[in-house]
Amino acid sequence: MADDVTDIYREFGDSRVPPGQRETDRFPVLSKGETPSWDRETWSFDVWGAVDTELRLSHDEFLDLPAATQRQDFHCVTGWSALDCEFTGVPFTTIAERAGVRDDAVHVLFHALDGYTTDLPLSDCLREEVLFVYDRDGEELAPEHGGPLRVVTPHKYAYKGTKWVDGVEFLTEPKRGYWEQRGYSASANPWNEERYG
Ligand SMILES: Nc1nc2c(c(=O)[nH]1)N[C@H]1C(S)=C(S)[C@@H](COP(=O)(O)O)O[C@H]1N2
Ligand SMILES: [Mo]
Repeated sequence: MADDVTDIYREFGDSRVPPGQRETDRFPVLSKGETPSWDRETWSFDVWGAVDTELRLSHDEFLDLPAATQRQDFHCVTGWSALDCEFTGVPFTTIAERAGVRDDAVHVLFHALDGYTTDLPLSDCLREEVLFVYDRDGEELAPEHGGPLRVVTPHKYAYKGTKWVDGVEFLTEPKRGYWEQRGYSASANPWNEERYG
């Protein structure tokens, strides 16, 4: 059974579909380039930076972590929102606990196979609905949507959700990600229409 977290919007605004967004039945693909290839044997998920214990997990080890399934909404900064997506994956908080986040960590940079990065304050990551997802609507996450592993951030525009994620860096000061360096908002709250930085 999926945990329904589609009511998180109440924390930020009055409408489930944020202002300036249009609901879509499809799930469009938005990537800065080609879908990167990966190899199950050599792929690893790495955690480093301001942590007590750096982590390196193989694909099998990652799939062995306790998983959560949630029903979430997905808001792309270009104006579409896909409602009621069912995602299965590992909560960010589980990874943070295993690594032991140091007191001086304030910010997080996600790394990906295509060279994409995105940043968020640590407090925006330590929420139950921030997941490392490998399964959508009961099926293995499609490569173009970020398989084998992607981040979802239903409280933020979806560019904060790194597809093909393979690394998490805990930072002692903020650093800008790929789109954040190119004019998109660092905070990206859809209910305040924080689209541009
Ligand atoms: N690694 C990586 N992650 C990414 C992107 C990307 O180009 N590369 N695009 C972002 C943007 S702008 C959006 S809207 C969502 C789109 O996810 P989707 O293609 O599954 O709809 O992924 C985000 N994550
Ligand atoms: Mo986007």
